[in-house]
Amino acid sequence: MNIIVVGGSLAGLFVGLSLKRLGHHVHILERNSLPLFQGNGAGIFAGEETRLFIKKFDRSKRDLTIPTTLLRYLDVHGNEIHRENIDHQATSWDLLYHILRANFDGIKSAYCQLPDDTGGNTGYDYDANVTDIEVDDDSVTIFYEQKNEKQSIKGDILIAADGASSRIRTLIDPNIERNYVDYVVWRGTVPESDISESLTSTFIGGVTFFHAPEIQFACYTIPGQNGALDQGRRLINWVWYCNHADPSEILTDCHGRKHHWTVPRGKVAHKVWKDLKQYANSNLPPQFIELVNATQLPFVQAVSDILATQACYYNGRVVLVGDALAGFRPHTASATSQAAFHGLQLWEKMQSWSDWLKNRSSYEDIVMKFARQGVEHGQKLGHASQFEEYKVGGKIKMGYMAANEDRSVSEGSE
Ligand SMILES: Cc1cc2nc3c(=O)[nH]c(=O)nc-3n(C[C@H](O)[C@H](O)[C@H](O)COP(=O)(O)OP(=O)(O)OC[C@H]3O[C@@H](n4cnc5c(N)ncnc54)[C@H](O)[C@@H]3O)c2cc1C
Ligand SMILES: *[C@@H]1O[C@H](CO)[C@@H](O)[C@H](O)[C@H]1NC(C)=O
Ligand SMILES: *[C@@H]1O[C@H](CO)[C@@H](O)[C@H](O)[C@H]1NC(C)=O
Ligand SMILES: CC(=O)N[C@H]1CO[C@H](CO)[C@@H](O)[C@@H]1O
Repeated sequence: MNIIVVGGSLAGLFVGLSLKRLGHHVHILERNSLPLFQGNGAGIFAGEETRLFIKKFDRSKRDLTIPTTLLRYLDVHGNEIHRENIDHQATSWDLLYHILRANFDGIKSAYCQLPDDTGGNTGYDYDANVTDIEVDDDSVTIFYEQKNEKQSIKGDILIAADGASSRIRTLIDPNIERNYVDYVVWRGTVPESDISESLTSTFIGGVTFFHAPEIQFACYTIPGQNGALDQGRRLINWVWYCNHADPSEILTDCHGRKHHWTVPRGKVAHKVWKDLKQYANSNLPPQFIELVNATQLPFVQAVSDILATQACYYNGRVVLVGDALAGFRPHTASATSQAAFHGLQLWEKMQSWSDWLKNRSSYEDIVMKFARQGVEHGQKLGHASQFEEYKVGGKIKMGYMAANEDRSVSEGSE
């Protein structure tokens, strides 16, 4: 089949790669004006589904994770007040992105070796802003703008991987809203080599948390430049949730432009960042004050909830995947896993159009169940950490959703 994917971030690449390996021709349209995303990302956790996807489909066979085996909690003075064992794997957005690009369309980089290339033909068009679609009985037409020119392309199936503010979802079902939930998340990274040794030793091998009213802070180690995994060349990644009834000042960038959801790296207004550092000084443990203080290019995102009512539209000609289907709050550490899960599921169920017709309703049920669980889990965690007294060591745990048998995927070889 000819499959058009709108959005060339992680979900578009997971799905594009697995469908290419089935022999389908896959064409990605991405509106980013540069051929590659560069230096935009920070840390992510590689959950069960992400690791399984990589094991099945990454032929570069490159290690991408850093084991994270301890959960530590600090008090405001920086003393450890609680610890637990965990079994998580951290990685970075940019490493995963480059591994997927190497496999999908043979993009060379210093991140990984170029794998052999099999499967259907692929294309990755950047600077391609999709504006409209037209669906008829046996095809989908996608309209987009590229270099100020109007273009269109036809396919058998359209996969919408265009993120939490999905244009495709809005065209199909304008009633689904992305809602701000009254807090923002700041993120930053600091090279291990830039901070004191006593500090790195507090952070190594685990996730370190701090909780206070209206604040949650966490940090963990992720791969460094070009995906370096060796100690000394990695990054400390931090996330900091702060409540704000009105985030408009924070979302106004250094050029005075107002963003809806995210102010990217390098664009945060000077005063906003200065104020945050001040706030850090009087509210965080000393280790985290040092970390925030040493951060060069932070970025910030307004936290939101989003959940579509269904995954497949027009008898399966249009499919929503990744954040376009359901945007989880970052506490769940599961957005990437959901996107990988969609890639694995479509690989099982979209071998041909007739297969897809038969398998579609079971696909719909299984991905919607995961989507609803992720959104609910995120709401529970967000509420506990930002609007209630968070109980360290209590029942509610930050991090992955509990594994669920219904979303298990067969391990068989590709
Ligand atoms: C550059 C970048 C860096 C990120 N870094 C992190 C990180 O460090 N940690 C983390 O937890 N999450 C990060 N995320 C978010 C993370 O990728 C998602 O939460 C999750 O993995 C699901 O991804 P997604 O592909 O569904 O959505 P997204 O990652 O949001 O991707 C949607 C893509 O669709 C494209 N798009 C949107 N509208 C159109 C249109 N009309 N036409 C064409 N293309 C369109 C966007 O440009 C974007 O590339 C990042 C996302 C991006 C784009
Ligand atoms: C993409 O198109 C939409 C709808 O026409 C427009 O509002 C938006 O500004 C465009 N984005 C880019 C990056 O060109
Ligand atoms: C923060 O960094 C500045 C210099 O950039 C330094 O003078 C100050 O002491 C630092 N503060 C802390 C708490 O590390
Ligand atoms: C995973 C799954 O349910 N696959 C099914 C898709 O449809 C074909 C044809 O009916 C079945 O043979 C597969 O088992």
